[in-house]
Amino acid sequence: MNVLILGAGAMGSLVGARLSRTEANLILFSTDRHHMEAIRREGLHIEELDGSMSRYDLKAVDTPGEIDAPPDLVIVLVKSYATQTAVASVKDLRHASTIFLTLQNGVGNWERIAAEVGRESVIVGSTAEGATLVAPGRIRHGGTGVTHVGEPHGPPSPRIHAVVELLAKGGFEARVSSQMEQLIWEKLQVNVGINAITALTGIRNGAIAQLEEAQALSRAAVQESIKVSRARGFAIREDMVDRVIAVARATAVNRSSMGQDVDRRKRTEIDAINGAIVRLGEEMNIPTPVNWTLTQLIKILEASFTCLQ
Ligand code: KPL
Repeated sequence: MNVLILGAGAMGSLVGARLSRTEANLILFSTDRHHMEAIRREGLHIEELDGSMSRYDLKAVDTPGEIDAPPDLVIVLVKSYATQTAVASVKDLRHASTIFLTLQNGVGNWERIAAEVGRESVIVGSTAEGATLVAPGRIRHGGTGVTHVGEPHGPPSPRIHAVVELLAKGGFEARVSSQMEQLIWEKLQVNVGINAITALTGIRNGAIAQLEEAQALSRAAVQESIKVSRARGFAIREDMVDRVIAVARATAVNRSSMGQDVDRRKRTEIDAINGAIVRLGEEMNIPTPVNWTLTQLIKILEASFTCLQ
């Protein structure tokens, strides 16, 4: 099976490395030329959870023209705002039964992919794994958790079982789900409660659980988000606030993906996370002052990277 990792940042590189241990014929693709070049030169180095190091020799490309095999499975891990452009850049390489699996953060991603390649080509996943890009060619596995895969709506088809089997062979705790929309909205609560706060304060995920003030802010953001998500029809459990704190503990050494973005002075996924809650809250007349404040602060930070002295 030809597998293309579309968006081989920290998480994409982790998934690619693990799948390269299976029978899959794997290609990593990222426009981060330094990271791709380092992998080509010296392999991908992973700081594993137990502190050991591992090295993977992987095919890594930084332009779509270098992808020489039509992919059977495209695992989409680009930033949510880059989804459509990234998918458009590789869609001509696909064949009639190529599957696009999104494992991205935030809401609205599978719909963006479907806009390019059609609904029937898209399947959806959600992962609690965490990874940090430490330097070009080097990542840290920052935490482990279940990866669910399913159809955007309805019961799992045989292709879902095949993809889950492949992920499991690669070493992931992978499960088939018939409730992917629900799981994506549950993962959204995790990102709402961890990403912006860690990005704004420079802390790693574990400090959300450790520091009273960070935990209180996280809980307040998630409580608002649960109200909005319920109003949208998702049965989010009340103990979700505790589960977010549990994920922060389980990925304690990880710097959240948004934290890594601001560390690199890059645009973040705020619009698909806290910003999405604010937008939906406005539509349904549900106040979201905590998420609004977090969103504004991240936007100010993003602006400072590009247009302020
Ligand atoms: O999804 C994540 C992210 O950083 O975006 C978590 C699960 C919070 C891991 O860091």
